[in-house]
Amino acid sequence: MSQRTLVILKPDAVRRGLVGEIIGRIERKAGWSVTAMELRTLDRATLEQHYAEHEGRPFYEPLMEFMASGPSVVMLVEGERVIEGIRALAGPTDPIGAPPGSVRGDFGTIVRENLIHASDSEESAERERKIFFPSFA
Ligand code: IDP
Ligand code: MG
Repeated sequence: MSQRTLVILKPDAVRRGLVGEIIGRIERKAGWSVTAMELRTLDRATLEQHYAEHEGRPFYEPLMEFMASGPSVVMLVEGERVIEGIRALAGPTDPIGAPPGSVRGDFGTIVRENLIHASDSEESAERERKIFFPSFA
């Protein structure tokens, strides 16, 4: 089942020079491909839409500040079961508990700065695609 998902390499990944490493992992999965990609500093309005579900949580404001703190790489990735697959490749939200071999498990230590966002369902993927790449219908 081919799918499309929205991936963000967060400002920490860009600052630390891990973009190539993470994209390399995505590209090496058989049949997956990056179909749109841009280096972009995310503004408040875009982040409010993207993280609407977390508004009001204690981590929301620091998250918004972090996500706007420098450029991110935003991408669309397509391929077989790519929604579930990139969530697995990323690892769970807390990098300390994330398994070695996952992006967060290999490179992260603090929950907020966990390197990568990936859509968690087909609905989210389509909602997020419209926010970041409205012209890629
Ligand atoms: P996800 O990115 O694994 O889907 P979500 O629960 O959707 O995780 O949270 C969105 C983002 O908010 C996380 O990736 C992380 O950057 C940040 N975040 C989530 N929970 C916490 C927390 O408890 N403390 C600090 N930051 C958090
Ligand atoms: Mg999430």
